[in-house]
Amino acid sequence: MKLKYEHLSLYSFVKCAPRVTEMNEKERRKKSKFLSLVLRHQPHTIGIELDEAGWVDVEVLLTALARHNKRMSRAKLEEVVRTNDKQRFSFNEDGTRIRANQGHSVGVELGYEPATPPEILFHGTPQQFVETIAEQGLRKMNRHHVHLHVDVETSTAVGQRRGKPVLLKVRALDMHQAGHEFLVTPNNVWLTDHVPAEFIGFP
Ligand code: HQG
Repeated sequence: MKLKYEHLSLYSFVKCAPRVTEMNEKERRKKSKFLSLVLRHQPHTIGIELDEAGWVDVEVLLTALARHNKRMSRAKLEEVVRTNDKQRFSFNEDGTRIRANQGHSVGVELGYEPATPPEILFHGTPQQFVETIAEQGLRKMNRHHVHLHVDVETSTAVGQRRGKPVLLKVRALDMHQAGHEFLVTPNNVWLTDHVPAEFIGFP
């Protein structure tokens, strides 16, 4: 009886322990970027299709990657997902499917439940867009939603990708009370359709 128990606990330990591969940060980032490309924007570049909720079978993905000279082991895929700085990807419960948590430009319905946002959410944008945003509000541009963050650091980093970052403060709770819908992703990115200029605080 005792033996059986020990055997079982060793099994669960081995099964749950993350497998660490020999990848360095640069390789992880490169793989994450390519995954973002195929799981958010261009699945056809490796000949895969996402289902209506953005999922693809892990085996199908790995086979397609290998066929397109981007071979990745299951262990490396798991490591990229687990260590990703913004938790951009999720496996389904039994680990047989994978999808990007947000940021798609292809038509997917992610199925997140509407949620009540905190009072303030942030959006970082480069200086050159501020004037248009003051006129039009925040638009989703090529994505399915406007992306908002709970913290200043992430938002500033987002704005910094394209120029001198400007931090906009969105009165999210007021927007919600005025009838605007918000969704929240598992990695705590808040999504909404459009932020009218009157809810934006400019520095
Ligand atoms: C701007 C990354 C002119 C908006 C990031 C942004 C984020 C306007 C750009 C996530 C505008 C769109 C999303 C208007 C919005 N006039 N410019 N009316 N309304 N803009 O990349 O929010 O690394 O589609 O400010 O970290 O920058 O991909 O959106 O500058 O979380 O996981 O138009 O993407 O995450 O750019 O970034 P994007 P974003 P990942």
